[in-house]
Amino acid sequence: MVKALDIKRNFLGIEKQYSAFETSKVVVLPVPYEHTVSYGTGTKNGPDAILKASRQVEFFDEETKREIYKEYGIATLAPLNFEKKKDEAALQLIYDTVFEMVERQKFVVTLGGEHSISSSVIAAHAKLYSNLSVLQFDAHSDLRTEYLGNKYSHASVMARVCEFLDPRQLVQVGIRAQCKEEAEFIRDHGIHTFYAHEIRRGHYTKVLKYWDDFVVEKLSENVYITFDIDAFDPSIMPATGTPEPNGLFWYEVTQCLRKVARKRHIVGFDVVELAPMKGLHHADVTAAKLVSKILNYAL
Ligand SMILES: [Mn+2]
Repeated sequence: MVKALDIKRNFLGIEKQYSAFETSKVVVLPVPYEHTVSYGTGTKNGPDAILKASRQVEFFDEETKREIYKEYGIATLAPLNFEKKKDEAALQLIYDTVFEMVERQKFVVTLGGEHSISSSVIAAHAKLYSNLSVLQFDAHSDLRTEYLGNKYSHASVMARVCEFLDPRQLVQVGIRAQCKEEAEFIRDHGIHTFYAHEIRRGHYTKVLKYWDDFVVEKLSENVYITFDIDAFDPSIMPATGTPEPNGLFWYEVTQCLRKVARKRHIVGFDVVELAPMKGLHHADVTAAKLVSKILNYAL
């Protein structure tokens, strides 16, 4: 039997009736893995900060007018324990855990932790869902073959994903920092990258059509979302290891997510790279509310 965290520790602070593992459709998996971050640290504290802040998020969603935890049940699992596991061994543990949950028909929400964890989570979903595309919100394209000598670096996560997923199934949004080789990889392999500067200058805006409509068009029926919190502008999301100016804002992100959910089938998602800062609550709440919003749109 899989044990779920109780009301004092689980996502949203949900009573047992709606947060038991067996009866819940949604499973929140905290993955406090941090091994390769390259600048600011603290992503290992991300999952706990999101869970704590989630208790400030209302049960009722003001936009969809629902209380989804009552409709579906949301169970939160104990954080994965990596002890001495890193790189391949850590990624295997994540893969096995997520695969088991998806196989049991759960909708899995993974909380990072550094972005490298997402390759395992995406691999598990790709194994069980056909015709899967990946929608990546991120400041960085994360397509370096390796970074600082480690191919399992958070800066290489999407390069790992492209080893098992057709790169044309990858749609990136908010990108504004990359190296020359990454730009060439995108061009040569047909990745759909929506750069922040192009979104900003109205590059995609046509009559009655916005940039996010083009994002939706590039996605296949089943969509997995990997959300690196540094996709947000540092002014609303300073609590992350590698912030970049000219980021996305709350309304742009939620508008895009809403459209994706309406036109496609979201099969799971992760929110990664939150590195909580002492005394700075708004960043944690923003991440927690993002999780709640995506769930409301997706289910
Ligand atoms: Mn990333």
